[in-house]
Amino acid sequence: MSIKKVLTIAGSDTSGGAGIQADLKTFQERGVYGMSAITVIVAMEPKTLAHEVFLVELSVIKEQIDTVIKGIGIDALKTGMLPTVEIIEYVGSVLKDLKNPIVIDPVMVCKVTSGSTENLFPENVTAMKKYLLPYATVVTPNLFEAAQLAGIEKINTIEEAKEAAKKIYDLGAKNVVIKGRKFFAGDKSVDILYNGKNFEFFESEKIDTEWNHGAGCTFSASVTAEIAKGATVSQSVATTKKLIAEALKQSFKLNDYTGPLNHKAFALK
Ligand code: PXL
Repeated sequence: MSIKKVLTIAGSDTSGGAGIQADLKTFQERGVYGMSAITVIVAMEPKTLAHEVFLVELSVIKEQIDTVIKGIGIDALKTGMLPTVEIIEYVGSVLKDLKNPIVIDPVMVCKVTSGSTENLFPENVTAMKKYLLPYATVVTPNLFEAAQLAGIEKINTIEEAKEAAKKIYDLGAKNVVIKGRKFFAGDKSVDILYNGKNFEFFESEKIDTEWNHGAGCTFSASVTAEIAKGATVSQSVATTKKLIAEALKQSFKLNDYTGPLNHKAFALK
């Protein structure tokens, strides 16, 4: 049988909800064949919950990427947590030569590992802008990441998000999806797509769950899978928006501090 092949270049989230684990689960549920290149391993100290981030050596990252891209071939690719400027620059050099659709999830904050919304790697923002965004078919920042990429302090409204999307588009990304999620006023969860000409708005009901770990990774993985199967960017975001809402409805608690959205919900529709 023929099946579309996708690669994620991202970090391993030991707790299983985000990172490579979210990506592979999502790829499976969306009917594409997932492969991975692991950039970093994230663990948590069980009692204090302090995050522990173990970098994978650049040479090992290169071997993994070569295994997949040179050895097998892909239909689409996504990136997730890229922990150092050196790794971002290397991944950028790989993207530069690719003809396939590229989804960049500009991961900057990891709530479960930092316990806050501080930027874990501020120097990486400049590197992402320079080395990754010019090759992005789609970039999928949340509001915090969008503000960082656009160089503005904070995004509070849809109007401000539109301004940020224009700035991020100017950095080279062909499509910018800003995940407003539940954070704008009003009773809908709203994500915004800008393709350099038009804005499109994708709405779902606001689902208020504490157990939303991995939502960002899962979102970008789903968009990657849909694009690999031949959907347009707009169709891919529309499908993903629906599926994320369902996955949030079916989210669950793992322990007192983390719970993922339910990737299984992605198989439903
Ligand atoms: O959700 C962002 C994220 C991305 N990648 C890895 C993570 C996390 C958050 O936990 O662990 C590996």
